[in-house]
Amino acid sequence: TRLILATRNAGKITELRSILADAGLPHDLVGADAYPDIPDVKETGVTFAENALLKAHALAQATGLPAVADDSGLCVDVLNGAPGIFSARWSGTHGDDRANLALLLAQLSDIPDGHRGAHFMCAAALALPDGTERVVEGRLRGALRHSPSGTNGFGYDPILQPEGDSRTCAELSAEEKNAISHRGKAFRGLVPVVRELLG
Ligand code: ITT
Repeated sequence: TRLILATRNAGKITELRSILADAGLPHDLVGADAYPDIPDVKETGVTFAENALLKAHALAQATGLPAVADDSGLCVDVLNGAPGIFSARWSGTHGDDRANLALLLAQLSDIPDGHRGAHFMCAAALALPDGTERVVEGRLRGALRHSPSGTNGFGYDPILQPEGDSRTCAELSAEEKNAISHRGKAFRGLVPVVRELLG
């Protein structure tokens, strides 16, 4: 069966393909780009789970195929969880990873080590054309650096140092990141649900 990945974020698509393939999901994974005529969904939810479900349902309805979606972001302790669901548009321009990261670092410039705790959150949603829905969440805890380091990954990876590691997420290999990441945990949790509902 075909399974649509309801995301246009290239970094996510790469990670999802490898996470789902490693988990042995036999489905034919198709990016949302294969359906360019479908309008972008307004992310009007107030939680990661709500937004992930909005995206998954929209694509499942539009295509008549089962869809999985990811809503994710970085939650900073001293900012009470911001940027959170606004992570992709923190600087005002949706998807401008460099500007988003630069603004966040500037906002945290006075915050000393020991007070720079943060976590990545991911909600992985599955929606079927008949309206059936499931969500699984995952998180990755760490601390924020004062300057970026590393070139792998995407988004805020160059500034988040996972707990127990001396490197940033952008200095991990793709395999190392997927093994511990919010996205890896959420989608590995969703795999048995996909199997149960889709066979
Ligand atoms: P889609 O809605 O099309 O999936 P998007 O980029 O708009 O793409 P989100 O609204 O879920 O997706 O925003 C996620 C943002 O959170 C993303 O742009 C990054 O800035 C950040 N983010 C999420 N996961 C990340 C990760 O693994 N590493 C670094 N940054 C991440």
